[in-house]
Amino acid sequence: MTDTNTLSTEAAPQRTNDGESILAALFHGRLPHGQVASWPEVPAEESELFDVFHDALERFLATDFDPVAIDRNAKIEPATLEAFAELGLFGLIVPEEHGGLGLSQTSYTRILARVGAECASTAVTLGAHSSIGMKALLLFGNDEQKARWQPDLASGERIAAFCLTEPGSGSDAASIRTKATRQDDGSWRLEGEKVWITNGGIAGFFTVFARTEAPTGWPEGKPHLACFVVLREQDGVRIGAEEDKLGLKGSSTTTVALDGVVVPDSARIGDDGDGFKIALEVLNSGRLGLAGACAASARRMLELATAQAKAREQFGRPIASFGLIRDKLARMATEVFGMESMAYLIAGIADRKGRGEALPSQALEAAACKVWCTERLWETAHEALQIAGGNGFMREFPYERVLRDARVNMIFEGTNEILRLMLALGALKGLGKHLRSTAKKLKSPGGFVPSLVELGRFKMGSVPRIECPLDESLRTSEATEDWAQVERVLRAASRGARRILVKHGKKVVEAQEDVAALADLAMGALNALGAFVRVHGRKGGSNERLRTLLQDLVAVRLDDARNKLAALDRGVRATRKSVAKHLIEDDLRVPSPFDKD
Ligand code: MYA
Repeated sequence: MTDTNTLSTEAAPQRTNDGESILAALFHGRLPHGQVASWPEVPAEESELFDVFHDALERFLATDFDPVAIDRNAKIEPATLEAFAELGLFGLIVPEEHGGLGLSQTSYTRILARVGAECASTAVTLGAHSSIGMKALLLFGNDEQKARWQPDLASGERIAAFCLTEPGSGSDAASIRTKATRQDDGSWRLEGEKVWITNGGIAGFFTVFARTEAPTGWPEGKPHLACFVVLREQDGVRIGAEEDKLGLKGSSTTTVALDGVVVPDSARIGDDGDGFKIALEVLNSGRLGLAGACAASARRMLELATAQAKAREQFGRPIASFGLIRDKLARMATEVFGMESMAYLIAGIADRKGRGEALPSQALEAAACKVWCTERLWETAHEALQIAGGNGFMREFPYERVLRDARVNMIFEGTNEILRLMLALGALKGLGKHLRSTAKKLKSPGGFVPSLVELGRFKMGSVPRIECPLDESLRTSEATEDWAQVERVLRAASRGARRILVKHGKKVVEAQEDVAALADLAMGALNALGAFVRVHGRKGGSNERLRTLLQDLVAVRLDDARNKLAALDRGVRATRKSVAKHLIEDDLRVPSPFDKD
């Protein structure tokens, strides 16, 4: 059954402000209303500071900045790095007391995005410094550590790098081999090699993750890591040659070897044993900046392709007058609107949490934004290049650079495959628990009938109506009309979650193809929700142009949802499994049309 509009007999749940993750709640068939009751606003004081900084950045980008040279020379010149430092680009998120601007996630993402729309190599250099390089210090450092290092990080005196990945440890972050051994005097000796380290060649401050000895009683198989600050000038730090890459050529990527580097215990961030959690938390927050930067890059591709299509004439008319080109541009516009809505909704919620509101982690939603926006940028850049035709293939135009630069977004900061599994399985945990406890209640006195009814509904994939989360004052008749469609997309995700649990039970972790389809349903729902809250979640009513984008987006997401639900029902085709077996276990190759046998 693939209908996304099945009526449910279950009662609508109560409005709630609880601290549940949006995606986890969505799988249950509800929303944490307090998080999405309105579009998040940046506080006025920050808005003023942002405007001043943004103007200065615009002047710099228009006059002193050459992204083509950065790509061609495969380097950001020291003078340009100094100009970034003077402008304050290295101190965007460092608190003001230590010389930075102390920007929120939203404002930081907007700056990174603005830079990224011009030059992804530069955005990655700045992003690796702020989003991940110094983030462990910001989130988990003690006051003394922050006072010691943050001023140099803010001024750009020291650029930061994040050192997690190793030759044998990519997606499986827990499997790192770099070792930190405690010395008699309390210091630590680090031994190991890190690879593909962004900013490796220019950094002075390295956040390094290493394995340490687990105390007795530490759970078997659980990684025991610690996080250290290593400075470039320390004995035993060896930086490799610059990697030759497909894209992001101007950014620095090297190995960082630690040959018996000794650091004091005061260079350890967080507790010994907390390193894995610290690494994952840093990556969680970093993913939002990448999503915003991808959205901005896609916006730039759309603008260039639209101008190109209007100017280019073929068959005696501008190519923008042809249906196929118009369809591509419209699709790109709708996706840009959706990417920005989703990324800034979640960034705004993260900021509310940062300002002290009791909200849950946005880890799952940040992963969803990363996967979604990196893939939509890839498609948008691909279509923009196609519209530009032969020009698109020439280095003289920016399309090919954007395409090359965009490719790695789907690999770094967590591959999109691992993040799909992470976000879908993470969001399923609550619903799985609920299913188990309902099954248990079958045995309790008085629990048999209600539990049986609920399990029956669960098996049928019956999903409750999801109430519009907007504040009462924002629920206009237009909002109610649009919600009726958005809600169908959201319920499809909840239905998918139920189906996959019924189908696989405890073995769901191994059903990767189905879990990925569920992740797509969840991301599509978050995309539609972000767009809805953006259009209707502000005082003063909605604007007709935005509503048209929302309605187009929801129609596309509903089509996607139907396809994904059908894929879930169908499961992996037996023929596909056989082909994979021939290829992998049987070591067979695809026959050539010219084979003799
Ligand atoms: S840096 C390198 C990037 N590497 C990765 O992202 C690694 C991906 N792998 C992982 O994230 C983990 O290994 C996964 C878990 C998720 C696969 N937050 O048994 P588990 C807890 C908090 O599931 P594993 C780079 O690329 C969990 O509850 N906690 O773990 C730089 C459990 O806790 P407990 C989490 O199967 C590029 C424990 O961990 C999370 O081993 C430069 C174990 O869980 C979580 N998310 O694997 C980019 N997940 O023990 C610059 C799990 O208490 C970008 N847990 O039960 C700049 C941007 C600008 C760009 C602009 C461009 C245009």
